Amino acid sequence: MQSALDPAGAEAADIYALFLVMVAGGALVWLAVVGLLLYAARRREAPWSEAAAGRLIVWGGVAFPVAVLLALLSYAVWLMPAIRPWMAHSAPGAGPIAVTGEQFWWRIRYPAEKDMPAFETANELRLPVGARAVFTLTARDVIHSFWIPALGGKMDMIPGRTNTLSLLPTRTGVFRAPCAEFCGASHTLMAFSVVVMEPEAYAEWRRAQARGTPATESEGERLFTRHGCAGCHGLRGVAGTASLGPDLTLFGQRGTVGAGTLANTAENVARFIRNPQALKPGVQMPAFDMLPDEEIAAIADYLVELE
Ligand code: HEC
Ligand SMILES: [Cu+2]
Repeated sequence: MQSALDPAGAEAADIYALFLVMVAGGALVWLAVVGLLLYAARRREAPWSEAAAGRLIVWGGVAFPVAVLLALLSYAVWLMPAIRPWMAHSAPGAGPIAVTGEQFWWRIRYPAEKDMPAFETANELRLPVGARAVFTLTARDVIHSFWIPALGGKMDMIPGRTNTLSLLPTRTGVFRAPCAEFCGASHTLMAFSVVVMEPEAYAEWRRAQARGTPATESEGERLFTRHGCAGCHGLRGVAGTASLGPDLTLFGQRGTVGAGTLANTAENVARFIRNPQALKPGVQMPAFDMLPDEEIAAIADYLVELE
């Protein structure tokens, strides 16, 4: 679900209200102008006096637009988070979640919280409902833009700079978040999902992330390390925390493979491993089409089971 017109967060609700006020304001002005046009076009006996026409221009042509535009503009400006400092304040307890735009995926670092350690994940953001979340946003190589339409407005992710955004999710659900700034060949294939959860389910997920992936001694696990996947991908609990590519701990929970490119099924994961370029041009993962199909399938089966 990716719609700014079905808000699931406080900021998105503000933007939605602004949208309705602007549309209604615009519609009323349009109706008034069309009314005047019809009035002016009708046949009549005597023309208006100079003085009456002058008054119409001063009130209808100057005073009215200035008043209406000033009112709409003040409302829009008042909604800007920077003007309402309480909106930008950090949530009590939790530190900011650091999100970095990469080519073409999302690195997400959760801070340590109470007895929970910090950890890194990718391409899927999980948040507890009803708690204000603060994000620090940056990018590694080019400008990307962080936008969860259902939760609020967008903010640029700029290399060498850190922007702060604060969002309050008010409803549970799964929401799609596209990259909102053209960033290269696979810009349209760069999205993440946001899972807004009940606080208990969220705490359970954090505990699972803290535990990491349990070692299984399976064929897929063995091939994952043997073929060098762990040189780029973190798999906490099994194969370290390499960070050139997305962390794959609990990868099976993700809805998609390739940052929103395909549904997360064993078949699609195998296709992605075999030749990521073919699915997502410009991607910074080498093709593994030299591996036998059974080995790729074993790794894919292993990865989609990581929950
Ligand atoms: C040179 C570093 C590198 C190596 C080696 C590598 N990958 Fe990747 N991998 C990446 C990058 C970068 C991405 C992000 C691609 C994107 O979506 O833009 C990625 C994405 C993925 C994804 C999708 C993750 C997600 O959240 O959607 C999977 C699954 C994956 N790799 C599996 C593997 C497997 C299995 C191997 C070993 C056979 C492997 N990778 C080897 C860099 C690497
Ligand atoms: Cu991007």
